[in-house]
Amino acid sequence: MAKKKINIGLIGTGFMGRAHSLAWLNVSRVFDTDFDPVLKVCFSRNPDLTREFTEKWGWETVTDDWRTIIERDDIDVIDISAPTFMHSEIAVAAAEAGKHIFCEKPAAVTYAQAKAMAEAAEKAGVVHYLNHNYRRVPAVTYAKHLIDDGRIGDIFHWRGTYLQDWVVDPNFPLTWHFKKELAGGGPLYDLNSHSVDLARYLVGEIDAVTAVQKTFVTERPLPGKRAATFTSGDEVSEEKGPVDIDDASFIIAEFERGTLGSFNSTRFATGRKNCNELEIYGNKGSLRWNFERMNELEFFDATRPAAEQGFKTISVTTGNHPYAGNWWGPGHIIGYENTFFHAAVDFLNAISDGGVLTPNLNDGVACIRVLEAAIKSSEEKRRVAVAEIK
Ligand code: SOE
Repeated sequence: MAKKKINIGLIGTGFMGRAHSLAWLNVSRVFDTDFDPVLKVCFSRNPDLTREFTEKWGWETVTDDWRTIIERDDIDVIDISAPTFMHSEIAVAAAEAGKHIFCEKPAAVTYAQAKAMAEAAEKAGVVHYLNHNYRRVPAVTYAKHLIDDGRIGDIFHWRGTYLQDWVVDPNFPLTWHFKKELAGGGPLYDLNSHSVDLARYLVGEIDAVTAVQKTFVTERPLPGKRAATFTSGDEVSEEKGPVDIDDASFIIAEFERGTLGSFNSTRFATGRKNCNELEIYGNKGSLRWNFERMNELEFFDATRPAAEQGFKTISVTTGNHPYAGNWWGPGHIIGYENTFFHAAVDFLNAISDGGVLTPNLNDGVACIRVLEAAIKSSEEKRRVAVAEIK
């Protein structure tokens, strides 16, 4: 039976715009879905670059005003891949127009903005999804199955580490990533939001945090037109401006279920390009996963006879692992881009089934609440209960 068309409007054509376009273009070929996405219209803040992007990725048209995408009756899904400060206004407008929302993380730059987005989406009854894509790495989804099956038991410790190094050079320009008003925070928002999302998914809610934040480079040259995530671009100005976000954030976390955990996020881990790592220690077993070897899950089963115990590495690539059966054969590993396909298929299926998909904007609210508690803790040099953030 022919699949139904579903029309996508993309807002933001940078790194995430590319990753999403790849998934929308191909998801219905790899996975069973009722829908076949149509790449209808896209927008970015830089019209010259958008035209290049539109042609390359086969979007039907381009616009220089994102509001016109939301006004169009034929658009079903608003894909928010723009910088974080734009998310809230777009998501609220999209919800009010009855569009389904596929939004990049973190949800917004403040807790208040995230709440407004989630409330608007719930009120409109649309499907809303927040793309913390690492939940849909097969090894991570499988870790969740092991935890839910009781194979790890009571969880004593969580350790979430997210390390990058693309801004160590003090001449890396002052892109939107370094401004609180535009990004919400530094690695705390960009990277640690992923770790907090994974911790909430795998372990549970966080009650209180004690955090220290540090900014190593307090001013940077103003950016040229092509400066973007990971790239300094072709022109950097002589003039400098202030950085008002963290370059590193370290957090001790107390979880509702009694787990004691920690989070380390930094953009100053020289040599670490995208090291997103988690460790979970329980009374029946332990788990370790690192995105740099994303197809492998390390599992220690403490219920095995003592002489046979040790960490084993599971290659999460066989047909009985989450999502893996739709890709290649056992041992044929997948990559970063595949996680966007997994998000896209689950999103399309949620629209078909009328179901609730997670993580969604409500999870975004819960995540940002933890991040804001961490900022408060670092500023006030004290332990902060997450419930203090109103
Ligand atoms: C940049 O730090 C970034 O693209 C993040 O924004 C993403 O969420 C992460 O997956 C990779 O790094």
